[in-house]
Amino acid sequence: MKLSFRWYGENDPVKIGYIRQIPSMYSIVTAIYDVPVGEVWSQESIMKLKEKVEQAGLKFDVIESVPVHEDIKLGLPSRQQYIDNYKENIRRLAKAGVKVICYNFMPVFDWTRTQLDKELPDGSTALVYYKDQLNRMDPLNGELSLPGWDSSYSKDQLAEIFEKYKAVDEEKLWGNLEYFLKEIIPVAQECDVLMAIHPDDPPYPIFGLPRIITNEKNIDRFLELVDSKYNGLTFCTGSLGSAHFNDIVAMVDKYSAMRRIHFMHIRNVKLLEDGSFEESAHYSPCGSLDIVEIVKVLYKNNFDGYVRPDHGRMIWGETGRPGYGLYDRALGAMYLTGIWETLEKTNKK
Ligand SMILES: [Mn+2]
Repeated sequence: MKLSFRWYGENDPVKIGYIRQIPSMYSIVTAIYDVPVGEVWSQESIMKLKEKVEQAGLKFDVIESVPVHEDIKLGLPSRQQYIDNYKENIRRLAKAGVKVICYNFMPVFDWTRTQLDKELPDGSTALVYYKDQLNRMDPLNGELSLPGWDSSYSKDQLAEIFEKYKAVDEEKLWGNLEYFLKEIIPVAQECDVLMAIHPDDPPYPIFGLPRIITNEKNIDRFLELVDSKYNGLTFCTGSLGSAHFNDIVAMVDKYSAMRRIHFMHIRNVKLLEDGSFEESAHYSPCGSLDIVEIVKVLYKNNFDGYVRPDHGRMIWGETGRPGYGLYDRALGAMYLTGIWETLEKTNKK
């Protein structure tokens, strides 16, 4: 496994030099953040970012994300231009030596939480998703501010986009995803860049919008749409694990054995009775997932892709980007590294 860490660039309160100080750190996971979704990233800004990362002694191997324009997900005629731009971004990132591109295909909203600073019994704060809080939210009343949701739609724009999605049910969304994949995967193959879709978070429809990268059956279907290693997964244990119906260890085992996982997001999550969930520390007893078993199956299957601790809590008084502080993610990184080292040493002949 190659240990990696998400970094939001120069504006990230977490300095890249600090990330380097985490033992066994290998690669940065980052992106160009100041270009509107759907546009082409300049080669110059990509190379500048690469240089910053390499100056810090780290690799520039993983991009998270190159976002997919809404018109592609909606299957509108205007999608072709955005798909062409997407292909160009793949080519430009390949030129900079990028190995893996993460993206997602969630309509309108990215990962969704109802509160960013829920205080846990130990005084740390975490991101949570409480169903009763979500049920009180109305995406069209103009007051919705969803944590983690970067898009700045006006009330009218949001109403318009919801209107457009009335014509897109799950099967339509599948069709639009297939169209997109059949366009971009050949380019990824040509460039030797592994595409890695991030599952939907949480893994079920919200606000009446369809979500399809949600469970084992659907991931099987996704992988068959284009049966190529270039059409792979970012397997996020916390996203898929925030619903009772996914057996995370079995899924990681299956897809890593198939060589279709290129990037792992490993974090723990505590599932509550009513289907709500709280993000927790990585350590298995803190949540509902068995992180040791997850890493064990990766080791068994000789996983050599990228792994990053995903969201962390805010601890030790740290402030900053919710989910993306330094301290708790660094603890997660070391926990994962410790498990991996133990597996290597106990399995040494
Ligand atoms: Mn994730």
